[in-house]
Amino acid sequence: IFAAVEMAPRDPILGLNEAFQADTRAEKVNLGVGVYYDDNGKIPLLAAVKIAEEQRQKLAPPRGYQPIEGAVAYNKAVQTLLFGANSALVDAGRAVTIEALGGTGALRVGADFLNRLDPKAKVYISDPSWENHRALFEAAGFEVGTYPYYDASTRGVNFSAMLEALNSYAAGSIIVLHACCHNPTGADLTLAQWQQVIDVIRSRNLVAFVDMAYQGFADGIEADAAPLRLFADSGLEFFVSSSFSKSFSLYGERVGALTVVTADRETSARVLSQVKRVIRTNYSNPPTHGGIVVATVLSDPNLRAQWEDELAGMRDRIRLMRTQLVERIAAAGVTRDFSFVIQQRGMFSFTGLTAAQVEQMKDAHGIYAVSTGRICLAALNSRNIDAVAKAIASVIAN
Ligand code: PLP
Ligand code: TYF
Repeated sequence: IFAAVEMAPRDPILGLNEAFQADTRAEKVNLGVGVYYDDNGKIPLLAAVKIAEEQRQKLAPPRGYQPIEGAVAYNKAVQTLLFGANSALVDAGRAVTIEALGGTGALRVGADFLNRLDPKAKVYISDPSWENHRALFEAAGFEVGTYPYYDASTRGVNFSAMLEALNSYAAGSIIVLHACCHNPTGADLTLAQWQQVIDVIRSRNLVAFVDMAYQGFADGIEADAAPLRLFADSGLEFFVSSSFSKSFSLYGERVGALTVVTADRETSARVLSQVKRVIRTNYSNPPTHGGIVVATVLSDPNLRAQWEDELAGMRDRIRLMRTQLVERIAAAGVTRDFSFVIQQRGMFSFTGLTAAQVEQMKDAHGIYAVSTGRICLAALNSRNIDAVAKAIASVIAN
């Protein structure tokens, strides 16, 4: 059966973990995968999550199947996070939310549904983007292209090129957009630019698929949702994938959601029925635990406040690592201006290190980064930041 099966390439990001695990050097540092670690280098279990889990364990509820679309309380809580507490769009029944297996699962359910609507539509992702975007939409049957996004010379967005490209796409094309904390570049659009993107999406009849994996990691929960609020105000129909992997530190519980915004309540009912069909033939219904934990935290004012504090703590620590890294790279004698690291948003910095320099960091210093030069700031801590700054200085000098 398997004679013709070839070895598949490793995931460029998750594959780094395997190499890192096999490295026996004590001083090794993994700046590859986008995971938040605390200053002790541990993935935190948030106190709000722990309390919600303890409550649930005490109740010892039976483990029946969930509805295909997941828990009602969870889906409502997701809509409130995305669109705010008093959303006209939500009140009008225009939002359909289903609980998905992480942000990845949400993207895939959305992609499968879209492919049933129009398999010939072309999907455009940013250049560059999270690598799984391409693979995932291709696996759903789409041809995937890119729109211009990052400009290495300014370390910002080449917005005119992006807009020009969007203006050239055929009606019905699907545009995947990062709501905030662009992965991998850390370069986000301004709100004025978002409005221009929305205007083009409307005038060219494009389909927006907004991916929100890092809500709360740029400026805050509400501020980071501002682009979605602009979409809500636009009256357009659009897709949102969202994830609690990072914001609740619940990576392995696979907690995410797909929200489809439609024209009206009646359309929502038809859309939900078809999305449920996609889910049934994939995994039937989502697991219970993570969604209940998130819904419990978001609906209890005390737990919610606790979570917001903890999320702010993660955001602030990443910011501190940004400023310290810049200071320490300069202290290590580098004259090149690294202050852009402070402007970039979210978990990552697109450092400008070349693939060869990244390789050298690994070989000479045991420091792992993605070959594109992306590093995860949230993996820095008070014990490893000096070594990382010195390693960057040494590979730049060579
Ligand atoms: N989208 C982007 C841009 C991401 O960076 C990630 C990272 O994990 C995801 C989606 C997937 O989220 P999840 O880990 O919840 O599947
Ligand atoms: O970009 C990252 O590092 C995170 C985690 O296939 C991730 O989004 C990376 C690769 C992948 C799934 C998740």
